[in-house]
Order: sequence, then structure tokens, then C-alpha cells
Amino acid sequence: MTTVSTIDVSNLRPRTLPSAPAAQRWSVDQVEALFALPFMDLLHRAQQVHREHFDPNEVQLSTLLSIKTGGCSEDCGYCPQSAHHEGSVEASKLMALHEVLQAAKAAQDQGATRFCMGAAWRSPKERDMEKVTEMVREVRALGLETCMTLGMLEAEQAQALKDAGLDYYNHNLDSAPEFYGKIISTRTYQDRLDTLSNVRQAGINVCCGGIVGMGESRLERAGLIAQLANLDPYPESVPINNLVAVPGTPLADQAPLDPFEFVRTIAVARITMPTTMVRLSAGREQMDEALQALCFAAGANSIFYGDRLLTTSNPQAERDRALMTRLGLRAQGERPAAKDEQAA
Ligand code: SAM
Ligand code: DTB
Ligand code: SF4
Repeated sequence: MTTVSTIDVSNLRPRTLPSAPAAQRWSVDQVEALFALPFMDLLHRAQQVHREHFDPNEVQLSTLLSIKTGGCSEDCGYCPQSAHHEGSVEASKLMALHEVLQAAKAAQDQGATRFCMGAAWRSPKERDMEKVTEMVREVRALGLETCMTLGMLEAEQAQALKDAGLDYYNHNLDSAPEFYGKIISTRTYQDRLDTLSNVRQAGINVCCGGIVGMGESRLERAGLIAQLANLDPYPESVPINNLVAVPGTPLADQAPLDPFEFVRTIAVARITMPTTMVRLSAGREQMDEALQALCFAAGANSIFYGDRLLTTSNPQAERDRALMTRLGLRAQGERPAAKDEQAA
């Protein structure tokens, strides 16, 4: 077993130059040593890195829409949309284009700059591709950035989405490879890496993160972050989801993660992936505002915005607006307030 105390954490930086093979950039031990820093030191490091690359008072807002809900053939233990679980949500068909556009316009009116469409599929079928590429074209024509999460993709499917103008594709690694098999059996870790590679090859921005609070150890959380940080290049967007323990799923009774450990995960993601957008994702509804503020202080700079995630609830947009005002946070793309406006 590795002891973290032998690692000098005072100057933990990627071991090799960024152009070196990515797989050697962050060892799990190095990432675990970051997790083990005193909380204040960890936050300070994360803030330093964050301020080197971003305006710390700016947050990117994406709104999610479930365009095809439930009845999923995969057995992801956390997911209420899996047909394998007793309490799974009712299955519905792929939404019609006009309904998707209506939701996209409403999201835009609320201030979202990206619209993320999710489908409960193992992977899209050929007949679906025509419909989802049309959605991408039309949502983009509204002036929104587009994101989709449709499950596994073949190279040609990724290319078709790119040709339609898709900006981001979300596909998560979810956990460390060592823990993954306890949660999902119907698709392998390698399947996920293959999809990510197809998305990258097609030239679509990669949105890839994971879930914490599923009963994994800190070492396994470090393993997830190391996997993400060693992707070459690392994802442009990294959603960190805190498990929403949904009744009827195998993880329904999972004890919540220590909130400070969640903040640590955000901070470690920020330090190891300095230029990525770290997204404070599922689980915000269960957090109080002080905890969310700590997540922003730890380097989170993007959220899901709107009162629904896919099937579970998210804070109301007005509540998020009020929190952002209290913290002096601006939505990305918004004009900075003049000094006298701030004081008012
Ligand atoms: N079906 C597609 C797939 O799995 O790639 C896309 C949708 S799936 C719901 C997207 C991600 O949402 C999952 O990879 C997981 O990280 C996250 N997620 C799903 N259920 C969750 C839950 N109960 N709590 C937290 N995150 C969850
Ligand atoms: C991601 O990492 N989190 C979002 C998005 N990508 C698609 C989904 C969260 C889903 C939470 C459970 C639900 O609402 O069904
Ligand atoms: Fe299906 Fe995605 Fe849910 Fe897994 S996470 S069961 S693939 S919808």
C-alpha cells in the first residue's frame, strides 16, 4: 500500500510536460496526496489555479432536457432511468423537435447559454440519429451552445453530430476503474473510453466527469480524477455529480458523502485540470447555499441551471439567480456590473 506522507505536496505539479504521454501526468498517489492536504491549503491551491485561468466571479449556465426518458437497457446502479431497477421512471418516446425547441427557448430566456439534451439509451440507433442531428441544428440556430448525452457513440455517429454543429458531448467515466464494476455491468470502462475517443476524434468538445458518494473510497475518488486528468487532452468540461440517492435504485440507501469531501473533489479536479470548466452537477438541490459557495471557492465554475436535471429536481432558476447575486457571481456572457451597480 502506498503512504501519501512520502510525497512532497508542497509543489505538486504534473510530473512531465503537457506534451508528454498523458497517462503519466498524474499518478493516483499524487492525486490522493492532494485530497489529503489540509482543507484550507487545498482550497488556497485550487483558488490560485482557478484565478490563473478564469474570472473567479463568472459561472457558466447550462440547462438540461431529457429528450428520451426511462426504459434504459443499461444497469447503472445510481440511475432512476434504468429498466433494471424496480422503481425506475416510466419510459417515454423521443421528444418531438418542436417541444425541444420550446424548452430551449425557455432556457435561453432564463439566461442559459448552453442546452444539453440527454437520452436514456445504451447508444443511439440509426433512426434516431436523423432526429437528434436535426435537434442540434435547430437549437444551435437559436444561438445556444449545444450538448448531447446519448450513451455510447461509434465514430460515424460522432462525426454526424459534429457535422450538425454539436459543441459538446457528455459521456462520463463515472468512477475509478476499480470501483466501476460494482455499479455497472452492461457496459465496460473501455467502452466508455472508446466513445470518448470517437468524440475527441470527431472534433467535438468532451464533457466527461463522474459521480461521487456511491460508497467509493477516497483512493477511488482519486482514481477517477486521475483517469480524467490523464485523458489526452483532458476534457473541456468535467461534471462532478454528487449521488442523488433515488428510491428504487440499488443506491437508494447509500449514506451521503461528507460535504467537505465533495468540496475536496471539486478542488482536486480544478488543480489537476486547470483550464477545464468544472461543473457542480447533480446533488445541488440537496446542498445548502454555504456548501455551494464553498464549491465555487474550490474552483467550480459551471452549473446546471433550471428546475430539473433529467428526472430529478434542481434548484429553481430564481434561487440560483439570488445566490449568484449574493455571491457577486455573473453568468458567463453577462456584462460585469459597474462598481456603483455592485454597491447598490
Ligand atoms: N444515458 C446516457 C449515458 O449514461 O451516457 C446519458 C445520460 S446519464 C443520466 C448521464 C450521467 O448522469 C451519468 O453518467 C451519471 O454520471 C449522472 N447521473 C445519473 N443518475 C444520477 C444520480 N442519481 N445521481 C447523480 N448523478 C447521476
Ligand atoms: C452529468 O454528468 N450530470 C447530468 C448530465 N451529465 C446529463 C445528469 C444528472 C442526472 C441526475 C439524475 C436525474 O436527474 O435523473
Ligand atoms: Fe441508461 Fe445513462 Fe441511466 Fe445508465 S446512466 S441507466 S446509460 S440513462
